[in-house]
Amino acid sequence: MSNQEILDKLRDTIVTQNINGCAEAAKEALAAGLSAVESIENGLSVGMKIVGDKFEAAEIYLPQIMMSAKAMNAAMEVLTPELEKEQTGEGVGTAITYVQEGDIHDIGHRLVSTMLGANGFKIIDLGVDVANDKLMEEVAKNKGHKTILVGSALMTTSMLSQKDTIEMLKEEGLRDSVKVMFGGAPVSQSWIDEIGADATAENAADAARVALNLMK
Ligand code: HCB
Repeated sequence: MSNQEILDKLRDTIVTQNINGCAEAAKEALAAGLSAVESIENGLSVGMKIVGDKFEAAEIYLPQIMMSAKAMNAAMEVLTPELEKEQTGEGVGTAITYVQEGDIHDIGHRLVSTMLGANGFKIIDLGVDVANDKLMEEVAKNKGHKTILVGSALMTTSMLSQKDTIEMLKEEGLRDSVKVMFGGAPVSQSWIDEIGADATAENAADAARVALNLMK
């Protein structure tokens, strides 16, 4: 099977909610020499995008999305140890990673956290549905250290509270002590410019590159 066929298989097992098949396809990808990052970005994530589009078009419903998410998780169990092995840097700074309040979408967040960890960041993972107060507390604790706030939002509603995050950082006198990178499907560069964050990134590999640059 060619590499493209394996990537297509990863995509299709997500779309058809084939949990065991997805984990198997991840093993096949690694055995064929595909990297974990490539398998995620060019296989699994393509499938999740199709699932999202089908949901929007009312062709599928929540239970199917949940099964696709389970398939993604099954493949990630196979791929995560490889991502960690691909570790490159060390001691570049601390990344406080989280999903914005009201939002429980954590697949992308976990991928980004893993990639940053693999690139030498110390990870403080606050998980999902994180209130801005909690973020302020964590940033204050890390004041004086090289720190980046890495927030995900998958819904337009939760994305709006990223603006409050920036405002609160300013009010608390913490804005200059932390870099801020926001991401997730609805987040655009124009949103980042509008709210005064530092950067966004397309995917987990890009997030690691951008975060490393911001730490320089
Ligand atoms: Co969910 N959902 N969902 N969902 N969901 C979305 C996000 C919609 C866009 C689907 C749609 O309508 N087209 C939509 C949001 C619409 C909107 O606001 N514009 C939506 C909705 C509406 C909902 C519910 C409200 C549905 C309901 O209950 N009626 C509900 C919300 C629950 C809540 O959060 N309060 C809900 C629930 C679910 C689940 C539970 C079924 C499941 C989540 C499972 C989980 O995460 N554990 C789910 C899923 C899977 C999705 C879709 C299909 C896929 C998201 C995903 O995992 N993508 C999504 C459709 C879509 O996004 N197109 C749909 C794959 C990952 C790898 O990509 O974009 O998350 P990613 O992350 C990338 C990238 O953005 C970047 O790197 C990552 C890795 O490449 N990145 C960063 C991410 N964070 C970053 C941070 C940085 O600093 C930098 C880069």
